[in-house]
Amino acid sequence: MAELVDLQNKFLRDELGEYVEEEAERQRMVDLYAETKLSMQNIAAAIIDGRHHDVDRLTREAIDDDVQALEVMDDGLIAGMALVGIKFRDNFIFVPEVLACARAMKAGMAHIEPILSASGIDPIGKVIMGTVKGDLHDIGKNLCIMMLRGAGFKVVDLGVDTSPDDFLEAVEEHGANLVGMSALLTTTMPNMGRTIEAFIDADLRDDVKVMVGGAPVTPEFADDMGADAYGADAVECVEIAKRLTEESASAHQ
Ligand code: B12
Repeated sequence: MAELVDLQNKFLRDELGEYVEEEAERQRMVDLYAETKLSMQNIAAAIIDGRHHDVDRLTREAIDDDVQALEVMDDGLIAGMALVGIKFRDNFIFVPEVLACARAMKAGMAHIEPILSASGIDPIGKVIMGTVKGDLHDIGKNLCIMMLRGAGFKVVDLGVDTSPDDFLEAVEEHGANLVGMSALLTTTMPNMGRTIEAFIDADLRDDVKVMVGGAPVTPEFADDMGADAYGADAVECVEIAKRLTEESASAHQ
């Protein structure tokens, strides 16, 4: 078990001491950051502080120093966003500050995107990805898309606030057999189920596999609404996409 003093970045030590009040949660966050390099802690700190120019520079420096893109994503960018989430939840920061953090996150993602998306191989499947109707969160969806492209999938990105009809039309237009939906709000999660119902109503449900994800989504919820799979993060998203693509290919043989 790590201690607060084990964190090399002073800003992170101060932030955790000041804003993470619950003991078990603070320990989890200390352990998370203590396992990472100082350069990753610096990126996380810059995300939390909403300093997009610093995230831009630090991420580029890390990549130039041969730190793996996945490590920068997990230990720097996503780790920083974890504390932003806690501060937002506990009303220490509000939408404008979170938007600054999201902008900083995007500045970092711009450097890892070309690396994670570069596959150079023939597409192994086509995926339609979108954040569901009423929901504007796209950071997690975009990370999944980068990883999918890097794994060799062709991805059609429908963006945010995607209606069931938009998903349906995209599947028909692109002849895709896999749909990925993201939701970050408990109020928009049911729109995943509504989209699946729209596929049933259009008699297209048997033609597509559906995977879902996003922080509030659980495997049970995914099961209840009739999705084929749930993924907890971008790495799982790729694993699921590969499995569902294989299942779909053997079902249509
Ligand atoms: C950033 C953020 C924002 C930004 C979004 C910017 C953007 N471009 O995305 C802004 C400021 C715009 C925003 C707005 C709002 N937000 Co907000 N936001 C967040 C925050 C802090 C981080 C989300 C994030 O990017 N996480 C980092 C990414 C990497 O993680 P992720 O999205 O979970 O994605 C990973 C996995 O889930 C998975 N995954 C994601 N999608 C998919 C899809 C598939 C198919 C698969 C397999 C996997 C998968 O892989 C990803 C990578 O590992 C969360 C807090 C949190 N703990 O989640 C609140 C949070 C989601 N927001 C919340 C709220 C309440 C709001 C607002 C309603 C606030 C308001 N009063 O206006 C609005 C809603 C706007 C709307 N209509 O959508 C609440 C939701 C509460 C709830 N129970 O529903 C949260 C939980 C904060 C809180 N209170 O605790 N928000």
